[in-house]
Amino acid sequence: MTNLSVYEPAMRRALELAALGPAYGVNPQVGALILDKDLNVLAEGFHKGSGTPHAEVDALSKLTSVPEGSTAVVTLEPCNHTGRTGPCAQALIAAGISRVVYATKDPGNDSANGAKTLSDAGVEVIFGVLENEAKEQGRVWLTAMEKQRPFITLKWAQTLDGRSAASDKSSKWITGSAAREVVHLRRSQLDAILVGTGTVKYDNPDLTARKPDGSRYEHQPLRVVVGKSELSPDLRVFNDDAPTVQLKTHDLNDVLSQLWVRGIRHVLVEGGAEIASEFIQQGLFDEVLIYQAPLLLGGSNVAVTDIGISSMADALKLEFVEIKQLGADLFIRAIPVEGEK
Ligand code: AOF
Ligand code: ZN
Repeated sequence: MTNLSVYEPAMRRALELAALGPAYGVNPQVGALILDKDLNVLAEGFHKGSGTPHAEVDALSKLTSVPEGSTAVVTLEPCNHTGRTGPCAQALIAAGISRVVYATKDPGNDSANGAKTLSDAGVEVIFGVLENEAKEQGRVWLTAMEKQRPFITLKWAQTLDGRSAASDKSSKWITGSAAREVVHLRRSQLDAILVGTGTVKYDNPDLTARKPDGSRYEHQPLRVVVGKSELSPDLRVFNDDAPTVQLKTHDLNDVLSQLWVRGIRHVLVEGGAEIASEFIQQGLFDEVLIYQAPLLLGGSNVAVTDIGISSMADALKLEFVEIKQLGADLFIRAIPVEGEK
């Protein structure tokens, strides 16, 4: 039995490389290394987004020939299909790779089973090195592929007493600039920001991804407005700073499938309370991001309204996976406890 830990340093590097690729878009972040028989690194590669070479092919392209006994270390099971590119399993076989070590299985219907193609061709295949780390890095894409709908992040800013607006409906600047900065960075790393028509009317938000100096990130998520109300074209969300669609439906499954078809794999639901509550009530969320300010507002503008729960015993259970201080505010990331929805 090979000791899997000998491949961990290479896999750690492959995960680092994967993170250099875009987190948004229809394709996963993938990193790959080619090692010689003594496990020295011969080449590195990563995937730079849809339509560009896969990580394995990117790494192979840096070598004129692959020495005998070489190993490919990849964060995701090599693909088995011809999509916009590929299949990588065949490319690895053709290059004469002796062993493939990968971290996570590919849940895609068309692309999966590369491991079988490789082992059928006599390539040694090792699976599961740093699988948890790779699953954490790839959680958005992997979840979207498994559920065949976009990964849904719910986000709201709230006061210490769970209010997201004052009684005059004003809700701007609950949190400070440190929290706003990380929200904008997050926006720049995903596919779509979704809000209800009420938020667009009351807040007139830009919903763009902006750097601290006010300039825009290169990648702007699609702005998605859900609801049937007629909206003035003068609202900021309709400016030219980023693309926008209004989906005139209240059926969230319909919304999600329309977004899926457009290649949206990660959607950030940014408000208001009503639409966030609908997503929660329908079990349509994968994580919750809360930016909590040390303020008290009282009143009735709570961050989450009715989600169809009347008894403590039925409360939805989440677990905290990240807690951080951001300036004077607190950031909390929580995910639903498996089997509780
Ligand atoms: C990537 N990058 O490095 C690997 C992927 O449409 P295509 O041809 O780019 O294929 C995309 C699929 O290929 C993707 O859904 C995943 O299943 C598989 N592996 N994809 O974008 C990579 N190795
Ligand atoms: Zn591939």
